Amino acid sequence: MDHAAEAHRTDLMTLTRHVLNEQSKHPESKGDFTILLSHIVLGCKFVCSAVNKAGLAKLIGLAGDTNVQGEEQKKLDVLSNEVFIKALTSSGRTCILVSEEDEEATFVDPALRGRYCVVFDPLDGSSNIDCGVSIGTIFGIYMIKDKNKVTVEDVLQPGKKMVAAGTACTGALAWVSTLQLVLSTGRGVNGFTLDPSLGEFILTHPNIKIPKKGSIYSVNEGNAKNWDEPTARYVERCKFPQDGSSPKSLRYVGSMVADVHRTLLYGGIFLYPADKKSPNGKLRVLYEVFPMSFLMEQAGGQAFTGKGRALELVPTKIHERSPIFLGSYDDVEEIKTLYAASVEKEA
Ligand code: AFP
Repeated sequence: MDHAAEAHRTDLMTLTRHVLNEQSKHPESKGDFTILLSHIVLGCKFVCSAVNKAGLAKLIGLAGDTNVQGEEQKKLDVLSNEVFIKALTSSGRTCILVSEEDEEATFVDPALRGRYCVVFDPLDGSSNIDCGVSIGTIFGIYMIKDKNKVTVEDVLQPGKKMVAAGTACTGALAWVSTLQLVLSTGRGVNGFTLDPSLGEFILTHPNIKIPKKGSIYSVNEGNAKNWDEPTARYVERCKFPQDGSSPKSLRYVGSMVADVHRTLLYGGIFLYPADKKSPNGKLRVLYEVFPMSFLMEQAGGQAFTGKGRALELVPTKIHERSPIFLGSYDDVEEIKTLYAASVEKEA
């Protein structure tokens, strides 16, 4: 018997244990982050389970716009948002919540307020639900100084000020649906997989490092006719490399959470550039661009907006958008060079 392997198999590093270990390195810490995270995890598990149930219900003909009582069923993204808002509010650790689903920020009742602001997209990739393709949750966390003086400015902060970011992404392994959670608290990136029999996230991808250069590019090429020159030239180079290397493969799910999860693990680049129709791109700064850029940088990659480092952006409104190029260090470096050259040409 391989005792070392056996010991490893029975010594499970759960997400909670991992976060408590991290917490013990900060003697001043009171465990608030661990409590907050357990409420975020509940929301992530809910989204995964609701999406799985919806898929099954559809297969056996139960789904529709109305439930058995004849009431209109809530859409999954609306339902997921409600679960997140209630879980985060009741945690007693949050003060402002910004969700993709809500036009305005939610200010938590003063009696329940804590020090954290959470920005999130509860169900990213919702257009992929009906065909069972990967979807998930994206979140970023800021900390405020004074919970008695909370304003929306507390979340209109550059991404580099986030204290943590993460994603939860659905998938399937050997016909069993899975949920993988990726988390960074600013000291590297770790990946956990939900063990459904235990109901616990177990550390399966410790200290994730993105390959320095990748062989995949991920972009909606249907927008190509509206791209600017640096983006168009970059994608051309992915297909016809100038250095004699092999062309990159194209992979595009259309759920950022899944496309970036793959990029983090396999390397390469994910792009949602500006184009003539959408000069600010499509993706939202606070709860898409920032958390993903935070994870990328923590894994050794880069995130660039076409103008500068993504995490330096200072959003002026909660649903602001930005172009984004993120992934392996060398791949992002290449697009940065193309943008720099186009600025020089214009000057
Ligand atoms: P949905 O949640 O409406 O499916 O949008 C997903 C998303 O915000 C992001 O997850 C994708 O990367 C991006 O939009 C896909 O956009 P395109 O359909 O324009 O490629």
